Amino acid sequence: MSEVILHHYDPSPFSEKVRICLGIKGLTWRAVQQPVIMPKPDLVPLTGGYRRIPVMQIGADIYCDSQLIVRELDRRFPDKPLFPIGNAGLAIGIEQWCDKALFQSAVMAIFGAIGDAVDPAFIKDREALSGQPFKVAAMKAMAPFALDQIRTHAALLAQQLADDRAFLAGDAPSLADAAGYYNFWFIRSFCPGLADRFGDLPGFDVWYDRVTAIGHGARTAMTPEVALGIARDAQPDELGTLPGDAALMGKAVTLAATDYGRDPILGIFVGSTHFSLSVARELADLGRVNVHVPRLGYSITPV
Ligand SMILES: N[C@@H](CCC(=O)N[C@@H](CS)C(=O)NCC(=O)O)C(=O)O
Repeated sequence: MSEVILHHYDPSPFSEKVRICLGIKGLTWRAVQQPVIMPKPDLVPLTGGYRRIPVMQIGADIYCDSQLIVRELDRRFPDKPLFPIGNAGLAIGIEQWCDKALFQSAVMAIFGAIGDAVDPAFIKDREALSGQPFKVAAMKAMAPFALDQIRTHAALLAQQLADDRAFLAGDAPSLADAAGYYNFWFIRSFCPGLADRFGDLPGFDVWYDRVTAIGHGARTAMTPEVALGIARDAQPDELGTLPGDAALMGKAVTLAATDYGRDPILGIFVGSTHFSLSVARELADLGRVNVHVPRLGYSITPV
């Protein structure tokens, strides 16, 4: 199997979720640094339009969105399951909760605190990403509320840890921990002093430190040029399709996130599972790559 390549940037919170999952599995992987704002000339040719971070590449298979990346990591490397047996729903539930409600509060608290110092180019980029104005003054006004919400999220996680279990789903770390952890890592790394410790939540910080100690597995850097060369020299894996999607096989479709960063990915529909949708893209300089997105939260539109 080709190497696991993560296209990311170090301060990216959704990438931190994936990096902790790589650490849980003790995997060796390659890290390609991508820009924090557009343009992303070494990423978008691979994804066919998707610009968000992280993206995982394995040979000529390109996986968009941390939700699908962790699922694919678990499929390819089943040791140390990210979806704990008998408790997969707990991990998925915590991931949904933390990717949406907690992430929104974290963004508000962070940019409420540092918004005045943020590069205008970043603000312009994130306005294009979200289709909404980036209102620093409104975020500043909401920051105390956001911080209170964040403490409450921490208290809810602490409730799950109240029986002194080591990790959210029991004795072993899983996706539940990576998902529960990364927003607090985001706030604590960006805004030291804002939510450094929750002294009144016994168990929370002991657990946080335990997740930090998992680390990221064995990471080495790779240049974008080498990653593109790997895609060019590889063939995508064989795929299956759900019977309900058979009519779309071989047809031109676009796939797009339905929340933000909705840039469509145009390709030929080549496969699906209950959790993913896949298109093939034929590129003059890269050959064929298959691009995969999660099914949940993504639309598929025949062209
Ligand atoms: N649902 C996506 C969300 C990804 C996301 O919002 N990533 C942020 C960085 S952590 C992003 O892409 N920001 C815009 C950018 O980097 O261009 C996932 O789970 O991967």
